[in-house]
Order: sequence, then C-alpha cells, then structure tokens
Amino acid sequence: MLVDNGIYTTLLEKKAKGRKQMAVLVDPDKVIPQQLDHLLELAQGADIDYIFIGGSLLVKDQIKECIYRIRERTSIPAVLFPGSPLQIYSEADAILLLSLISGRNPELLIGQHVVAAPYLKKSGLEVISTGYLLIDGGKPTTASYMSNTLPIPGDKAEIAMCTAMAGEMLGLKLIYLDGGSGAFQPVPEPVIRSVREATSLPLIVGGGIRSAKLAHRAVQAGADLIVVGNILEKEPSLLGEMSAAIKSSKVIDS
Ligand code: 1GP
Repeated sequence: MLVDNGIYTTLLEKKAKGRKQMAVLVDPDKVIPQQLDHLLELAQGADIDYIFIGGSLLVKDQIKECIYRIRERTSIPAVLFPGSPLQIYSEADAILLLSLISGRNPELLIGQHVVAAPYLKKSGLEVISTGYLLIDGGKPTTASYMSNTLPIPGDKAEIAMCTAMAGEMLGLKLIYLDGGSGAFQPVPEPVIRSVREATSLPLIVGGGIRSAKLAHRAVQAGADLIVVGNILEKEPSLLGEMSAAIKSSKVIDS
C-alpha cells in the first residue's frame, strides 16, 4: 500500500518525458482466475503501466481477490476505478476519485465523495482527483445508465473542451474521457484534440478501444494514457500489439 503521491508523480514524470502509458482495466465481476492470470502474465511482459480495477455496477465481491492476484503475479500498480464508494479497498495502491463533471448529477459531482472521504482518509490510499467525462459512444452504457447522466455528444468537442478546462480550474489532477465500457465508437479524435489543446493535465482516454490502430490514433490525438478493458477479455493476445502501438507513439525521448 502506498501512502505518498507515487503513482500520480510517476504519471506526470512519464508525461513530461513524452512517454505514452497504458492501463488494463479489469472488471472484477468478469474475472475467471485462469484467464486473469494469463492476462496478468501478458501485462507484466508488455510494459503495462497500471491495472485499473472497478466497474459502474458490480454484483460479485471479487475486488480484493483481483488485487491479490495482481500483487502475486505482477509488479504493476493496482489502481481502483470505482463506480461507487463500495469499491474502496486499502489493498490497492491508489484510487481515482472520479467527479463526473460531464453530468449534472450532484451525487456524482460531490455527494458520494462526502460519504467516501473519511474512508478514503483512513485507507491510506493515494487519492487522485479525476475529472471524469462520459462521451457518447453510440449506445447507452452501464456508466451512462447508472450515473443517470447524459454523455457529451461525440460531435460537441467544444463542450468537452470547456468541461475539461473547468475541471482543471477547479483543481482536478487528471482528465478522463470515457466512451464507456464496450462503447461502439471510441472517443472521437477531435474531442481528444480539443481537450488536449485546452488543458495541460494528464489525459486518460478509454472506452471502445479495441485495436492497436484505435489506440494509436487516440495517442496521436493527444491522450497520455489509454485504458483498455473489454477487448482484452475476449482477445488477450492483442495486449502486446496494443501496448507497442501506444508506446511507439512516444513524442519526446529524454
Ligand atoms: C471503460 O475506459 C474503460 O470505463 C475501458 O473501456 O472496456 O471498452 O475497453 P473498454
């Protein structure tokens, strides 16, 4: 368990060096032990920067087990990507404290955070405050339904841009553009580009990235960190080439 700002600092350092990063998203509900072990083995060998764990709605109690497996099989930091305060586990290294700034649901802007705050403080987890934006990925996702919010339309880059700018001005430390897990279309490049140009915060992009080409495009448009979940559950062998496509987009080598 880390208690310093290790993960965020590392993320900033890699960004400063122009090193693009990749996170594998593990949905604890879908975990089949042998498959997870195989994915973790691939991740360990493929220069994966973080493993995100969480989901908009979980019906099984498997987060802790996932963290233990990640610990046993890799040296990759385990970062909680929680859908609710029920997904706080001190066994992880860090947690993304998501404020759903694309929506107008006060519970997900501040309400749940108030509930979670004392638990987070006690957990000793590194807390990384994150401006979370849902972008319409062509179909309703669990995230959009459960959050009871309207995602930003994919052709309204200016809304995403202004929202991210406001998030930065409010002091959030990361911006996460998410098409939602299993999105038909990943976050459009003009949206990524506009947000990239308008803020200097590290930019995470995920949702519907199901090929090395799409991952590469998102990086070229300005993403610093790509999150991939769904497709790796179906085709774990893609992990290596997706990682290579992201990392080969290195802008500055220092
Ligand atoms: C969802 O960004 C993540 O919150 C990953 O999405 O599962 O579609 O890769 P996928």
